[in-house]
Amino acid sequence: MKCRVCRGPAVIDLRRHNANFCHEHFVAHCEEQVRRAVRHFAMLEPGDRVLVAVSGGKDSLALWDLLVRLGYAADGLYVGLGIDRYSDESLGHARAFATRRQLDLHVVDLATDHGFTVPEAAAATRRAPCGACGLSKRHVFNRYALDHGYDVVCTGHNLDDEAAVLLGNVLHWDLDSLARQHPALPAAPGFARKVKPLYRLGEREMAAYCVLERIDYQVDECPMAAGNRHLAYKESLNALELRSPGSKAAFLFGYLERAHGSFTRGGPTVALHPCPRCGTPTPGDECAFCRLQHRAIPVTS
Ligand code: Q46
Ligand code: ZN
Ligand code: ZN
Repeated sequence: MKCRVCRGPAVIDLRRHNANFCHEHFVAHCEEQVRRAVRHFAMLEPGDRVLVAVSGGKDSLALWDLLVRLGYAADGLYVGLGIDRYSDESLGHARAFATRRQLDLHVVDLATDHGFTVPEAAAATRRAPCGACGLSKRHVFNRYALDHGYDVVCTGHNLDDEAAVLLGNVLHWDLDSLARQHPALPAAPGFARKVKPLYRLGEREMAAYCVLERIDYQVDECPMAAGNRHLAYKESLNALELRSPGSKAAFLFGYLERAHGSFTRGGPTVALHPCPRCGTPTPGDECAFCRLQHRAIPVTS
């Protein structure tokens, strides 16, 4: 197996690209995919203050590493979800990464700063934890970026994640989610710009990147992931990809190039006003995060 670029010994084969790469040219390939993503959707401007949503897993740490390599001033934000040992270990990986590279890692802890944990919110709402978890993370990242002068929030969603979400949205013809599913959401009043610079790189590429670049990451699955429907969508897409390499990329990139626009045109626009408690725009009396917080922390007196 030889590297496509230098003909030296390859360390990874990428069937989707019909190519093998050595360590050096695989890293260059990852950098190039991020550069292309950033350029194609004008995700980042030189000089932007970038906030990376850091979970301690392979994707977010690889993303942070790649953005710094490409010259962006990127700080990390870790959100403590209160999922026992899993959360403690994840924070440990994020801290070790930041310390070794002398990068700034901020931490918001749901229990300390907002009075509840993801398991408590899941119990209070009697729903799968991922809903409360995703909502809380989106809220905290957005608020932190706005309150601390960051221009953009970068998340580590990769090609496999995005293709699985797209499959779920299509299976349920969830038109609102289809309209919102995009690697670059512009800033709007009360909302920071949000971008996904890894959407062109697969899960296996990100794991390989971390191993080759000696990035120690949380390898355990989240213990609360069991009810997550996306795992089944990922398995289905993996089966397709095995028989037909490139299927995931064709599905996602084709959607972005040829279909996404059809879902964003027209449609009623809902009037938003600031949540009286936290300022986040909401169509209701209170934003979804503050409602969740009320349910997770019952008022006892
Ligand atoms: S951390 Fe949270 Fe994930 Fe765990 S509870 Fe679900 S969403 S699976 S990225
Ligand atoms: Zn090479
Ligand atoms: Zn609120």
